[in-house]
Amino acid sequence: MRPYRIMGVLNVTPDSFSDGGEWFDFEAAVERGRVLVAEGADIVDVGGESTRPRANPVAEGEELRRVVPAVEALGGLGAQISVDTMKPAVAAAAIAAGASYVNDVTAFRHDPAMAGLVADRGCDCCLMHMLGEPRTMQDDPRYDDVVDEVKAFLAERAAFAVREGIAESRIQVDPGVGFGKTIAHNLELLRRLDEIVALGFPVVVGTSRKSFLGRLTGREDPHDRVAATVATSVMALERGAAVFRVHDVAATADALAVTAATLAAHGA
Ligand code: HH2
Repeated sequence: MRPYRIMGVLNVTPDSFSDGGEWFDFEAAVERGRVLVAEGADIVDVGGESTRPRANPVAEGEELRRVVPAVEALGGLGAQISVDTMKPAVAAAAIAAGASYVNDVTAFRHDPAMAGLVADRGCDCCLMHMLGEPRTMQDDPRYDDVVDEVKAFLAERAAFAVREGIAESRIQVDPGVGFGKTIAHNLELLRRLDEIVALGFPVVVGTSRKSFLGRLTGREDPHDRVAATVATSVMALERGAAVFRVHDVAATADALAVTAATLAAHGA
């Protein structure tokens, strides 16, 4: 088995930063999910609320309408289905429809009841670091040492999850690239990702098409940031990341296959 997993992004939203509106229609979303799995996604992460900077919150009923039918339709593809939500009611409905992974970008801070739900249903979960909340997170984020602070936050959230009854083997952590971070913060987190890996939980990395890659390459259109994304994924695998949350699964799968083979050949 591969020493890593690829999580394909499926945003069923009108306003996500890179693919908003592309998969908003139910049929388009299901077809996109099929393509992600065919290209090599082990997990499909279904989201109904954009977390891009200054995004507007989505009402629970609307998020349920976006997410649940897609989750239901994607069951049986052979991939694990994840739900990208901070709302326990949306997570519960998605789990009932076949999801077995909860990706909560607030790491259970938006609603601590999410932890009890994950524990009760025996799901996997991703605890992500974010400074502040999506509306304001990019307004002058500051850290003394971004890696130390993100690491301490993730350790605290993981301890909370365990206290709430979630098995350690179900917990994954994510430094939250782009969530309340400058370009320098994102690069420091990638460069020192091994320090986050040292926490002992599988590390999820989500750099895909993000704006810091656009700033570094001059690529305005997020669809043109595939090569930049792949570069970060290769670096992250070398530093021990376990899960890669990406929009462009085929390119990522090829690059990681070669990276993993090379690391194995050197006994890494
Ligand atoms: N990034 C986004 C959303 N969810 N979850 C995790 N665990 N890690 C991430 O880095 C992450 C995430 C933002 O990307 P995207 O879903 O493409 O955009 P939007 O939030 O605008 O829908």
